[in-house]
Amino acid sequence: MIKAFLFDLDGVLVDTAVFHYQAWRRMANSLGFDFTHEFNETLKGVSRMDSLDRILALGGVTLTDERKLELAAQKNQWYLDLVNEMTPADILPGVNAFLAQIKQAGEQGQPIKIALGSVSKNAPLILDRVGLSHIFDAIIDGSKITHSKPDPEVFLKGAAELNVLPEECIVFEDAVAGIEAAKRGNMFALGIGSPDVLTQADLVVPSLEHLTVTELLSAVER
Ligand code: B16
Ligand code: MG
Repeated sequence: MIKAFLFDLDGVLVDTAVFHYQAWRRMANSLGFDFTHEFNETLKGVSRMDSLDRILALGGVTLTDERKLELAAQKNQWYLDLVNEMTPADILPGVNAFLAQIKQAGEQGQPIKIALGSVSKNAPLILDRVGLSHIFDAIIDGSKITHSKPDPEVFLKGAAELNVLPEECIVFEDAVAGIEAAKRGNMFALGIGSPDVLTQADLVVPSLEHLTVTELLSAVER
């Protein structure tokens, strides 16, 4: 029986994936190369320093650890300049209605706990900017984990903090690495995006606008 929903942040609740792309591209451009939207897909759910390593490898650039830390800090500042402009209007379509349905399900005798499972160290700030900090029973962010997705650590910690079993969880993810993390954690993986990209997901919808809590639970528990 499903007892908990674990939500990724970037690309599921808010579209900060676009801000990461802009800030990393700006950094790559400053080093004299560029990268595509397709390559950016492979960075979703991957930690800041691991993302930097992948981008530098793509550009064929080798740097000292000190310089890498400087670049990561610069990218994060460019990213935060965009995050600081966020408001509740930046919550993705369908999210608020879906969260209201979770509350309703609880009132009708089907309580569902919710957790955030993000590898972003900026997750608490983003939740605060868009007014979603108060809705979670547990928040696992980049400061609480040692391995980024596709390692299942972020979701296993979420389940543990909610006191539920992995098989009682549904993970909501837009990233290939996040879907893999959910499956490695023995959880149902709901993909938000394209089935051509999220090939390992158990079910894929284009956005939360295209799903109700009742439909999801009956699809999973059937
Ligand atoms: P930060 P998620 C991930 O968040 C992003 O998808 C990924 O692009 C980013 O590099 C990572 O957070 C670290 O973010 O630099 O803010 O610590 O998708 O797990 O919510
Ligand atoms: Mg994401």
